[in-house]
Amino acid sequence: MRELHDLVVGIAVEAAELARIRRHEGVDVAASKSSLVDIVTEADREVERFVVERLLAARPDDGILGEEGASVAGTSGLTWVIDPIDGTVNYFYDIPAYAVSIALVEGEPEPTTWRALSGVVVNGATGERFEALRGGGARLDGHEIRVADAVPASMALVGTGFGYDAGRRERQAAVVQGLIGSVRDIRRIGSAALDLASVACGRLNGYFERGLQPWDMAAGALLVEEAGGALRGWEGEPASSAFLLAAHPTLADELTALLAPLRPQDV
Ligand code: LIP
Repeated sequence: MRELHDLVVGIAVEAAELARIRRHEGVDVAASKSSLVDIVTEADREVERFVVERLLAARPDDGILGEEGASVAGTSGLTWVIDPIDGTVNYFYDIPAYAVSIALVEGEPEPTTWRALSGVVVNGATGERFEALRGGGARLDGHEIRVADAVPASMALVGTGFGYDAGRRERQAAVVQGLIGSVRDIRRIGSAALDLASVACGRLNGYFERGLQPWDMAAGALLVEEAGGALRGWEGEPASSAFLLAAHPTLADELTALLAPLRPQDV
């Protein structure tokens, strides 16, 4: 597994560099997806092609699930889950918070059932490299990371995100309005992969979001778990598109209790 992990970390670092170079050259919107504000750039597509070609050259029997459409069933029982540029809107606006996020999962590439084995998140703008190997802990630029020690919710810096549908954003904002008076403050970083990496290294005490895609959460979720954090869905369910919460286990309990009356799982 170490060999596979080193392979994907190397590819992610190169892919992040490619994204950074394209950002520097200037970025255009190639198309929009679920709504006008859900954009994809040529760079998203190019970086995904680059990652897929490199992975399949080294591992021709593996499966692929990529945000920009790459889909290979594979025969090895292992699947690479790829978000070539997580935080595409940040990328488009040149906000230095976008990342290449890749995870290797065992089983169906479905968050509620898969077993993540290896994950890497590389911030394209800063070059920071977050990585985790199941049972091997989590690291930032080679140094071990842990989630922040437990704090009461009133002292917790909590990250969250909003979807590409206006109605959902309004309902998500209502949840934040109901929570913000009970926590230290809210952060909206704009990349689930970097939000989860921030929880894993203690830059955020917690993070929650509804509506994430498998590729948004695959690598970041393993980072949080290997850094000693809790990763939860709603009402005992595994984390999934329906809902994801990540924090120190004790804080996760308190945040869940605070969120319950706000019904974030329904937004
Ligand atoms: C983004 C997520 C973010 C969420 C955005 C979007 P993308 O992914 O990372 O957490 O709030 O709505 O889904 O579209 O940049 O890959």
